[in-house]
Amino acid sequence: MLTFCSPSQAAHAPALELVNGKAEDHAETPARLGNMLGAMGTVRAPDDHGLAAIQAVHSPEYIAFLQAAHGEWLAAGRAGDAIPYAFPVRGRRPLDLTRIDGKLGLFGFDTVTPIAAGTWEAAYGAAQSALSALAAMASGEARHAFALCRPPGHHAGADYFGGYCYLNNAAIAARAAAAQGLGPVAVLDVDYHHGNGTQDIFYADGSVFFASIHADPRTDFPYFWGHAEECGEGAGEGTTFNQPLPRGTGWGTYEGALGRAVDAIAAFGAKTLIVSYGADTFAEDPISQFALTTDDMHAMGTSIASLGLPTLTVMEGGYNVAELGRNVAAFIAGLERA
Ligand code: OKP
Ligand code: ZN
Repeated sequence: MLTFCSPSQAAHAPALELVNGKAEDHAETPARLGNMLGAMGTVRAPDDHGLAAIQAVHSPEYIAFLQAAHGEWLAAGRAGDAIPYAFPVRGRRPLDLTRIDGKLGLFGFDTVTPIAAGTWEAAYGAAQSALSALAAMASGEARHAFALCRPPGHHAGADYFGGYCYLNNAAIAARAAAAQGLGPVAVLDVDYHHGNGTQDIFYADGSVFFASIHADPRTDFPYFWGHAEECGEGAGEGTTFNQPLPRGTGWGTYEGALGRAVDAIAAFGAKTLIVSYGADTFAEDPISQFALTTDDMHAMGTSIASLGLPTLTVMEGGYNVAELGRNVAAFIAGLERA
């Protein structure tokens, strides 16, 4: 599988996340990249496609914030990573904020997503990996491609970061694919966590179908999105399809949900598929509670490949670093086999 990854993606190295009432070592480490690279064979550095496709998804205010945030944090006399601690709650009126702490809370939705010195550079590189993978498919060089993105993207919305995500790589690629005439586009999100940012970006956009299989948000992050009754709105009514599953879910149940997602994508008439792939559905994932095996990852790829669509896989989560590359390779092999 033609794979893209930028060396700059290792520049993001948050130290801690504030979770479960304490500061813990951050789960989304540069070591994840190292393990995946070791399993992928030849990996190509992306071309720089610039900011335009990023601006087609994310607001100018948010992009400017991300670019400047860590510098403003240092200028405020702080060391280390920037983490928000005060949030404006729902419905707060628009404010023109100057203080870095206010801005962090305005654009962030949790305390597990620090902005570190290399965060912008790494997030930008990950988005370019997704765009370069798409370009290789658009040019006919490859039918399928893999963007080895890190940091992940599916929790990031048009103007917010959270869930270890800053720029929504899958959404950036999906919108670019639609703009290049490769639509209708479907995004299938199989990360353990609901892809709330991707859902939000396309919620009222009927041109991109979003299907997600994830841990029930009643018990798991991101809590406020991913419930079964969220189906899209306006022109996007019926183009969001959420299947929350209970903790402990194994392949027997997962396979059925995946089949329903695949059928819905076929019924939508998708011509290009973008998969947000997270290996955190793995039984031995340290922060997640599904029970899939490495063989199940292969079966997942095979099931998705039955659609027969050109498929861009974008990496999301997966925190069992030792097994991460093997799980990714199994999924990719399943995708390629059919
Ligand atoms: C990002 B991606 C577990 C807390 C979970 C946030 C998880 C973000 C996942 N004790 N905290 O979707 O893999
Ligand atoms: Zn996840």
